[in-house]
Amino acid sequence: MIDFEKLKTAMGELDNSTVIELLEELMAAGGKGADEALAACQEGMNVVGDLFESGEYFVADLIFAGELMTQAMAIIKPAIAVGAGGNIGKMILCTVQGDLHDIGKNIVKAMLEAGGIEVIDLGIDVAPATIVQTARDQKIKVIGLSGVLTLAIDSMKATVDAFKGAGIRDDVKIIIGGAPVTAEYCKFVGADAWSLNAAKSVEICRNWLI
Ligand code: B12
Repeated sequence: MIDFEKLKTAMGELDNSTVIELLEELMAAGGKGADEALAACQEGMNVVGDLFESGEYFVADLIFAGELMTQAMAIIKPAIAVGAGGNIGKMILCTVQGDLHDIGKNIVKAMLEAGGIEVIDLGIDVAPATIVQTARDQKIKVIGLSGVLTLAIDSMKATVDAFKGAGIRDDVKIIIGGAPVTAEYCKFVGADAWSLNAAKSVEICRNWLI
């Protein structure tokens, strides 16, 4: 088993060769521990965020971190996305208005698809009205909202409120995710569930669709 603490540190330090070396070692050993590796990479990204906030890293470092995370995910994806087969239904997934971050969304999307869910990916910076309209037009019952900026919480709330305004809030289940999301924010937003863990997100959505 690889050293997950070392992986987290390497990610935080943007030491790409160590990150890739560790993940390739994990895959060469059969992919066991891929979920823990994803969590360690995610924690490493939080370290990057903290260093950006404290002025040690710059936007260029955030961009590099994003590329490194995408590369890391591509290596371990075959061991994470355990297919459940079939197609149990459709859901909408997007990054909410004002937020352009999509790495987490894309990871969740890959795992949802592997879990037998067809994902209508509306992309990034998506307005509440677009989400409501798509749900209406395509009769979608499950909505996944992603966001990592603090302001994403307000956009998530605005999206839930838009469903209420359209009179179809009770027709849909809404799940939110992304680094700042907590149980308290879930309550504030008025969502039905929240998760920071991609595998758990799939389980929740599958249960809603089955
Ligand atoms: C990489 C990165 C970027 C990249 C993004 C590249 C991309 N294509 O996404 C770039 C360089 C573009 C970027 C830009 C900016 N960023 Co930035 N960025 C980050 C960083 C370091 C990592 C984000 C990430 O990918 N994490 C890894 C993924 C895997 O984690 P995740 O998103 O949480 O997803 C997991 C779970 O949450 C869950 N999940 C995710 N979505 C969903 C959805 C559902 C439905 C469910 C159930 C689960 C789920 O599953 C995922 C997998 O396990 C974060 C730091 C952090 N702590 O997050 C800062 C951070 C988010 N950025 C920040 C800032 C300030 C910015 C900029 C404003 C910088 C600037 N001055 O331009 C811009 C904002 C642009 C905008 N309007 O969105 C701040 C936000 C501060 C705040 N409080 O709002 C952070 C927190 C850094 C910091 N500490 O200061 N950024």
